Amino acid sequence: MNDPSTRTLGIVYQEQPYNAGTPLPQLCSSFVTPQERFFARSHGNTPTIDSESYRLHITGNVRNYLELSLAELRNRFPSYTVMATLQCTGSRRKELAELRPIPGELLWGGEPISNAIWRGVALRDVLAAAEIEPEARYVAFAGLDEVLKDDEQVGFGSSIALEKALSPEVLLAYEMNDQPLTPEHGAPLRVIVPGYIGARSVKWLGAITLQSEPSHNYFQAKSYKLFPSYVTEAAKADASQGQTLEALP
Ligand SMILES: Nc1nc2c(c(=O)[nH]1)N[C@H]1C(S)=C(S)[C@@H](COP(=O)(O)O)O[C@H]1N2
Ligand SMILES: [Mo]
Repeated sequence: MNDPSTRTLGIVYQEQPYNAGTPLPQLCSSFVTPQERFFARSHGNTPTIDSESYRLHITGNVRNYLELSLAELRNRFPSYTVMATLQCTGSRRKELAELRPIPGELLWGGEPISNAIWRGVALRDVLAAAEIEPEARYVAFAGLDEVLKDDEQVGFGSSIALEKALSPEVLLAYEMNDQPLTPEHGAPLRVIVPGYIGARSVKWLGAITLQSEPSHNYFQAKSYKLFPSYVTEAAKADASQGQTLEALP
């Protein structure tokens, strides 16, 4: 399933979905996290995507629908590097669980935070080529992994406001620390949204959709929300009343 050389050294919480991280002493021994120490957080399978036949689709409220191969992305747009930390909102859930039970979630310690130098093209350059129409307020991302929620195939998606999508630090990344992205981290192409919770940085990116509303994907519309303290049971929470998590504190 996973090439052993691309696996994370340390604690493997789950093989399938693959969830792993490096204990803090080793994690903190370098400012830039080497790929093999960078945490991996996945909700579904780790797809194997053929980079030759791979196409990125840009659709929705755009004048030009685009379908780009990796070679076209690299040739048509300038590349940039951005150093950015990803943090999963599950970080230190183990400590939270000591206050109240958190059923059905991985009890991470402090491992799911890591810092890398990402290389890719700027999302805003690709959006400019697609020519955004005025109705577009959000940029939605869809992953190519398979994710089941209550036996239903929901996939993984997220969205960010157009304003953030147009800021230069948001990348469509194909390299991490001068090496090609590994399957666990989203090869051949992933989104990097610096400063936002890790869940917005969609791996195995298949499509970008410009739209007037945020993504309806489970992980944007229902999960990764902050509720007032009187909401004590996730199953009974009204997702529309929750505050969407985006920028990290
Ligand atoms: N397609 C897809 N993208 C995804 C995920 C996923 O399960 N599927 N997990 C998200 C979450 S919750 C986090 S914290 C980051 C983790 O990125 P990493 O595995 O490279 O550390 O990826 C995000 N992107
Ligand atoms: Mo996450």
